[in-house]
Amino acid sequence: AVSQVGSRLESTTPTAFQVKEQVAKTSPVSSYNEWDRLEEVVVGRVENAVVPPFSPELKVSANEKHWDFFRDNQGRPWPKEHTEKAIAEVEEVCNILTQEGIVVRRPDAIDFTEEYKTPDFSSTGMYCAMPRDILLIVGEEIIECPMAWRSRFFEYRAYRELIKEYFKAGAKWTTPPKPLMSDKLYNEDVMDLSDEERSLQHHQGRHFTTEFEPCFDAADFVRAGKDIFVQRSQVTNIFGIDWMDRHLGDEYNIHLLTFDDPRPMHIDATLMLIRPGLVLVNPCRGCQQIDFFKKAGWDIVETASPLMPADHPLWLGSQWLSMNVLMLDHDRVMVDANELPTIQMFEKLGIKTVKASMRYANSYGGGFHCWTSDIRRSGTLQSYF
Ligand code: ABU
Repeated sequence: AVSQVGSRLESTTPTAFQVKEQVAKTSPVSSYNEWDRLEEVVVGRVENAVVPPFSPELKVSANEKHWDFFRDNQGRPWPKEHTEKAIAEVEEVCNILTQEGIVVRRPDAIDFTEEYKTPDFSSTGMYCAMPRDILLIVGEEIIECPMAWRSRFFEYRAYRELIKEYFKAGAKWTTPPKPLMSDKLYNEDVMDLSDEERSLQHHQGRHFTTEFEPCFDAADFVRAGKDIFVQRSQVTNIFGIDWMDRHLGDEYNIHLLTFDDPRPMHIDATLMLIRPGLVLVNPCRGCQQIDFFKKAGWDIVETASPLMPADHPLWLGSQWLSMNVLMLDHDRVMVDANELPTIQMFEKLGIKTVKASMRYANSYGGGFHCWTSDIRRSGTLQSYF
């Protein structure tokens, strides 16, 4: 009996090499979908944020009514009072997430005012408010996305301390080819086209970003385990989507979605995956491939009308940030306390709402989903289709 116990112990006690291997396999980064229980999250910062240059990539996205603001304030800090209110809102979001038992991490508030010059362009920076735009988490891998805005070229620097820490603790870290961002990446004339003309050109395969080199923002992707959905947008091109498809390989299926949206930029105020079997859609941005979800038996829910006042400064993004929510798990969603119709919609769906105000934070172009990047959720890689 003694020798049996001894041999059992021997076979289950790891050698030093095995211990090292086990440590290496335990990644602090692990997130396969938008809904499993959230354990750790990065929340962005608007401290040190700077108004980006009044460039073609900005003009193509920002509403014309804000063009004077951008022309007059480029390279300067965003309006102080507004930024202070946004900072306070985001601090409160962090407090609530912490109270919910979620570990909150923040990027470094680096200096975005410094002008930089590459052989192809010069620019100042913008911010590190929206980790969802730059960090794409697929399982245990952090992909530092090759974003298309020149003002965001060096944004990764705000996240490097965090990423290095995650890598050292076992995460996989990937930086796709960095775009040159020469003039060849942009069809500049698109910024002067009407919405109708833009839509027509999209149908003909012509967009603001060309196919000169791969580019993509993480926020154009939403994850449902083995199935990942992406839109071709003003910042994500087919070259970039192909790069991701080949990079992720056979374990994942990338699905290209198209929408009635003349200014597509980030899928998460257009289509949101809420939990297995439930997709939230923007009623003003029809999805041409919605049958894919219907055929798989998913419920399609049109999001409630937003309540964002028309005179609220929304320098970037749209009033549909009301649907830009963060799932804390299958049954809990973080939603804007001002958006009563959206709150009621979720409650009717049996989803408990965790409320916080993000009105001032919205002005920089994002809601809860954009302002965060989930680093770790419970659960494993599954197929939902
Ligand atoms: N950055 C997400 C904003 C997308 C939108 O409002 O349509």
